[in-house]
Amino acid sequence: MTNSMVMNQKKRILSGITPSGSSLHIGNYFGAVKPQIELQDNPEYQTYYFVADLHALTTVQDQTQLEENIKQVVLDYLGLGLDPAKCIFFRQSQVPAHAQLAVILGNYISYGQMKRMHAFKDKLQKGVEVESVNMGLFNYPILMASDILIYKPFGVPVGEDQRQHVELARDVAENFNRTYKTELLPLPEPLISKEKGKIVGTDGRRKMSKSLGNTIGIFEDYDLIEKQIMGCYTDPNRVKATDPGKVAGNPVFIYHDLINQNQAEMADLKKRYLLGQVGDVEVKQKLILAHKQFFAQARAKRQELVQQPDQVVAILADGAKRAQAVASQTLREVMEQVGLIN
Ligand code: AQP
Repeated sequence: MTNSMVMNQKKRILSGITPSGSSLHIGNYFGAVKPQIELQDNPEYQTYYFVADLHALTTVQDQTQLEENIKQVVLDYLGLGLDPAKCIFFRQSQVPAHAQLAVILGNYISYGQMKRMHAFKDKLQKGVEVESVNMGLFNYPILMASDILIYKPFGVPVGEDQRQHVELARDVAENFNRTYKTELLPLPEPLISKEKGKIVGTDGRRKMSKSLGNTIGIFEDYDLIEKQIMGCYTDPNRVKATDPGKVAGNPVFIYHDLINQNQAEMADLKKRYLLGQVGDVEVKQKLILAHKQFFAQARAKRQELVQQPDQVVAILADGAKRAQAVASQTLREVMEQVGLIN
């Protein structure tokens, strides 16, 4: 297949999720997963979504834990509405061309650029010695560039924290194309929501992240989700329920805006909060109820899928086969271009 043939096909969309924790949180969902799933219904696009299990090895180095994380994230995505009849869903490690292309692409990016990547810099800021950062983590953006470029996608729907990595993929593609005077690797667009690309955590300060423990889950037991919501930061200047409160930027209301389908209830809560006529507890209890309603269908669907492990394995095997067909084609073109196939 030539580049011109790719132009005549549907535009491709590509994104991945790292199974570095047990389950998705609402930050992942509203920042990335929801827009990804919506794109599967757009007839302009062919969507490719994968579980980035190779990336998870940078932090998860326990076999049972990794297997469990992968299973959970696959079920989460399918429960939330990813439809394997509409998109190609697979595991990264089952498409070996990703790793093969990464070995080649590492030659088209400098050490200086890699040192500026935030996944690496964050580790150093957390006090980890530079000498002990594992090379999987340091090289993560190169593998991610390969994950992306191998499908020659038009766009990559992700949260704001992944912008830098998509930009690195563009730099790799540009350097490669310039070196060989080709347009073989199209530059992908980061597709990031302005309003929802960075959902704040329950601490009210930092991005909602598994590793920061400031998340609200989707599929966990309701005891835990209730605890997460009840422990959520609100307006620190409000001491009593009768003090007028702040709604703008208040995480509990940010979550209400995302989850609560009852507009009248929300308007009433906001009005009373501003006037000091409602306590945090009531606002949070209403958020718990809204969460239950919003995710009820996804939780039920996921529960069904837990009973059908063979079907889930078949979905991923089929996805890997279809992804490999595209990925191995790009790998071959790149190998030809650099002189590895004569
Ligand atoms: N708080 C967030 N707001 C909006 N989008 C978010 N994403 C993550 N957190 C937020 C987006 O979700 C997708 C999948 O994320 P991931 O788990 O593969 O990567 P992540 O950014 O590492 O997620 P976490 O929870 O922040 O994990 P840790 O703590 O392990 O680093 C990505 O598109 C991401 O942008």
